[in-house]
Order: sequence, then C-alpha cells, then structure tokens
Amino acid sequence: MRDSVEALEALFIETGKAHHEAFIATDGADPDWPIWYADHVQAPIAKLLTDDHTRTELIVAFVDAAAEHQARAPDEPWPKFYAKYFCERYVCEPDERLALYYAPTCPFCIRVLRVIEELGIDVELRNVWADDKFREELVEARGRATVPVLRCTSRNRDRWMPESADIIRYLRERFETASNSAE
Ligand SMILES: N[C@@H](CCC(=O)N[C@@H](CS)C(=O)NCC(=O)O)C(=O)O
Repeated sequence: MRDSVEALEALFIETGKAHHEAFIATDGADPDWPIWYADHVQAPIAKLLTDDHTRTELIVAFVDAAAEHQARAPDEPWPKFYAKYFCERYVCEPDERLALYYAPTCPFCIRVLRVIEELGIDVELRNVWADDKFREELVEARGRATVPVLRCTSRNRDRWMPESADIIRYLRERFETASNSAE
C-alpha cells in the first residue's frame, strides 16, 4: 500500500509538471485539467491500480479527489493527497475485509444492503441497534452513531466510509462485473 501511494504520488508530480509545461501560456490555468490529467496518466496508472479504469472513470476520480482535497486537507500537497485518495478508491488490499454498520429500518442502510445482496458480496453485517459493542465502536471511530458506515479493514489500513451514496459507488466500482450488472 505504501509503495502504491509513493508510486502514484511520483506519477502525479510528473503529471502536474507536464501539464504546467503544456499550459505555460496560461501559467498552468486550464479549467478542463481533469481531462488532460486522465489522458496523461491512463497508460502508466494501469500498472499501479488493481483494475483497469476507463478515461471517464479517471476524469471523475480527479474531479472527486480535487473536491475532497479542498474539503479535507487543503494544506496537504495535492500529489500526496491525490495518491492516497486513488489508493483508497482503487487499490484493493488482498486481505481486505468489509463490515457494514447499519440499522435495520434506516432507509439509507437498506439501499446499501440491497446493493450488497445484488452484488453477492461477503460483508459482515453489524446491527448497531442489536449490539451496543458495534454502536460504541462506531461512535469511537466516527464521533457519531450515524449509519450506514462501511468499514474496510486489512493489514495496512482501517478505513471507515460513511454516506450511503459513497458506499454504493465504492461497492459497485469494486465488485460489479458484467455478470452481476443490472444493465
Ligand atoms: N447522508 C447519510 C444519511 C444517514 C442517516 O441520516 N442515517 C440515520 C438513520 S436513517 C442515522 O443514523 N441517524 C442517527 C444518527 O445520526 O445518530 C447517508 O446517506 O448515509
């Protein structure tokens, strides 16, 4: 994981420089920079991420990374932040385990549960109403008991992902295949 972050960071630093040179006339200003970045990284990034990604997926990932960077860590150098963001989004840890903290009548949780069932994913279900231990773990990690939260645990990381829409997008990106796609 650390190696992946470092390799991605180096790629993004190089990309930023190349982009600046390409847009030297505007001192790097380019409102469509995610498109340029996606095109520039598409070939080399394929070796660093777990799966192949379309140009569109990469453009969206750059747009999302920029928004997250602005919201969560505007002072952190962007190549490092983007590298961690891409790793969290796309690099699968081989030993990763998933657990969903949920409440059975919560409509947001039900949406996530339906996607888990549809994709046939192995996710441990942790009902925070049925077991105080799960609720306490959640509050300790997140500072609040809002559900759903997907916990992704592996040897190298312990990531807590809130927001049903983000969880669903993550699960679909990782686990949706032609055979279980609804379309
Ligand atoms: N925007 C969130 C909304 C989640 C939400 O409002 N969950 C409610 C249950 S339906 C909850 O946990 N409320 C209790 C709390 O926030 O402590 C999402 O889509 O996941």
